[in-house]
Amino acid sequence: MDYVEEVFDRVRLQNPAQPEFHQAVREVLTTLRPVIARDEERYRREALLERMTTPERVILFRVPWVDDRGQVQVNNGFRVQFNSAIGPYKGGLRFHPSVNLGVIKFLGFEQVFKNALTGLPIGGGKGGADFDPKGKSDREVMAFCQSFMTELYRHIGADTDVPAGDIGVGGREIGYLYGQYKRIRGTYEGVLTGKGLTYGGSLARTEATGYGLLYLTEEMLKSNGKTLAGLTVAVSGAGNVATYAIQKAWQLGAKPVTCSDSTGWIYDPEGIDVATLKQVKEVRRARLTEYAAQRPGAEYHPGKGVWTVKCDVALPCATQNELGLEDAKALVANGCFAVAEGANMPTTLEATKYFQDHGILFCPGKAANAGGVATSALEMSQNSQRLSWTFQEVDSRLQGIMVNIFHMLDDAAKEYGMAGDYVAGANIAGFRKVAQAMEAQGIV
Ligand code: NDP
Ligand code: 2IT
Repeated sequence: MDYVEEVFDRVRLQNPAQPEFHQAVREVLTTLRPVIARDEERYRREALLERMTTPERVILFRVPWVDDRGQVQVNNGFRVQFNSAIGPYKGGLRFHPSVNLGVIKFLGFEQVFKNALTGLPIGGGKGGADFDPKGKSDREVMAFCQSFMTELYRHIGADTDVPAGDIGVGGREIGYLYGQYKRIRGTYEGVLTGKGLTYGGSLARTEATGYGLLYLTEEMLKSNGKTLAGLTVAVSGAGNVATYAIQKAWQLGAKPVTCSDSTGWIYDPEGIDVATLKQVKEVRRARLTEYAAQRPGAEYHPGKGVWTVKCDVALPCATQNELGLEDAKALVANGCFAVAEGANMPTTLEATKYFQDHGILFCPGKAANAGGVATSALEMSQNSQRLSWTFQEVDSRLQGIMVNIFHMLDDAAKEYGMAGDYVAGANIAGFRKVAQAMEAQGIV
């Protein structure tokens, strides 16, 4: 058995019942084979892949809080500090009922390579809770966030571990979390990113993941002789990433025609109206049926199906494994020629392979959605300097970072004779940086 296969078996055995973590590790290790092959003996002796697939630290904690009826509720809290070879742990917090240790480990593992690709000094981590913010009052969300931080605060800090948002954690939650951290610690430090603009947040962080996704997609198209202008784009999700992906798609001359949430999806032949989407989702926190009610030309479809729409480019921006083999077949049959992942691991391994086998340009999430965490790192820089940069300054740095990431993937793939395989390119480029830093720092 080769070293890669041995390590994968070990991961499966030592982490039972964590299918998302296995999937993420499987994808990375498989594409690293040619790199490992060049130095297999050394990597094996150093147990480098065993160390890379084992988190430095896993924190599990109880989160008790009181709901509006006076009933005590208990949720499970998680923080996985995966790898600090190149900087303090950095990565979001997810509040969603589907959160469990395997999900947080898959996200933390992906984050290590993603953060390396940004070129900024940030290690990888992820956290969250199986708390469902949907339908909760602001007071309940605050009570939960305060209880969550009352345990988490002892494990994080501006130079140790800097959480941010993810699914179910946006500006409101970051505000409550930050307030409680400051109250307990008594220090005003950049311990979270995605903060509000009045208390240390960065301009363009809200937009960054969606905007960055489009900057990278445009660069990928350009390098293949195409451009976004005039193309039809299908987007899934209706949250932070999807909303600003849709906005930037319009700005680059494309027409985004879909969005979705966990109950249904919208096809708007005129193109998604960003103001209506924001009003429904960001302000009123309502369902997408409300969007359709306000846009007579738009169709609302309950359930899944967003990938059946005819489009040139598909941008999955909701959640893991939302785009399977049948969806990939439908997209390709309808003429879609490029896919870039706004979400983390939204495409199953089978669907990814189908895209690649059919010559579809495919950019994985750890590169395509890295604009969010990259801008978080810019927020950390601004907090350290005690300065705030202009929107334009942050946005132009973001653009530069995304263009640079695309070329890192492209170059790494070419170097190993796999031109156009951006999945391999991302994993190889991310791995090389983290591996070098780990080797330089000895056995820790
Ligand atoms: P939000 O909570 O703002 O939005 C999530 C969207 O996805 C909502 O429309 C939600 O629908 C939908 N969704 C979530 N879970 C499911 C599910 N199980 N089935 C169907 N739809 C679902 O999160 P973000 O936009 O921040 O995150 C979206 C994705 O992007 C995630 O994979 C996240 O990890 C990734 N990401 C986020 C970054 C960020 O900066 N925020 C950075 C990089 C990646 P509903 O409201 O009905 O639940
Ligand atoms: O998946 C991700 O990269 C994020 N949710 C953003 C993490 C961050 O620290 O900004």
